[in-house]
Amino acid sequence: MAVPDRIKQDLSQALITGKADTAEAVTLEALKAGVDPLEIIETVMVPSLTEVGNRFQSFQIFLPELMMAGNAAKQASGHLEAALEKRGGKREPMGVAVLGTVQGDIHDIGKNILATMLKSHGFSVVDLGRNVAPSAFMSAAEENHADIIGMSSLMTTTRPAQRSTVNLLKEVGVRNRYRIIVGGGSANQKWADEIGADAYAPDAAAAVDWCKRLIDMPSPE
Ligand code: B1M
Repeated sequence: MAVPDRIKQDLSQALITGKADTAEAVTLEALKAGVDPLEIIETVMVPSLTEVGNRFQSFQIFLPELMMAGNAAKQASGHLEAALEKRGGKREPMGVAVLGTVQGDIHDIGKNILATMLKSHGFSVVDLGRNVAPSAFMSAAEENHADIIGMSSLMTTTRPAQRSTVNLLKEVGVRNRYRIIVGGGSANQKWADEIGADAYAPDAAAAVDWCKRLIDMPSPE
């Protein structure tokens, strides 16, 4: 079921103005009514938070408001992740994905959504959290015999950490053991190509599709 206009409006308003309790209540109401959690994420949460980001960038709001919006989004996304997990059901085991937000970056709402979706599609996910150093991605991949390393980055200032991780894997000689996917607002296809990642995905659904394909892809080196 698509998101009804009234719910769209109320949730968007609650996220933009950082009203966590309202955002949570409207999200629960939507889920109870049978609205698809992914629809809520892509058609309400992402555009509303993009609007928050634009207001922050143009000095219409400041850090406290940005933080309130972030809290409201976290409160709502917890329920959305639970609904995504429930919807997933039991799947064939797909492979192991090590996932994290790169060093210096603490934005994790999108990464958490991706982790949930990968799990619900049968991936075993090792979620390293946020502010993850290149060496931590590498160690976790080695220890968990990962198939895929996924790096999220939302800032132009932290994006270079994706490159550093790819370079570290190359230097140590283990790059060809893993397929690498990058995403988050600061990444794009051109960047992925430039740093030698295997894939870029603009949203969590596309990232899951990519991960399924990457599992069967031959080594790049
Ligand atoms: Co900040 N922030 N923030 N922030 N924040 C941005 C990213 C910013 C673009 C806002 C802006 O100015 N327009 C800007 C970065 C500018 C730049 O690029 N240089 C910014 C800034 C500057 C900052 C601070 C530096 C502010 C300050 O302190 N002065 C600070 C940074 C702290 C740090 O990281 N060291 C900061 C802090 C915060 C909060 C803590 C308040 C909060 C984050 C809360 C949290 O994550 N726990 C926050 C928020 C909420 C945002 C915005 C408004 C929303 C981000 C979000 O959650 N979106 C953001 C504006 C924007 O994005 N336009 C902004 C919703 C989420 C579902 O989408 O994460 O993009 P997203 O994930 C999507 C896709 O990108 C994709 O799938 C998801 C679902 O479709 N995806 C992947 C994500 N990861 C993927 C990985 C993949 C594939 C797909 O493969 C591995």
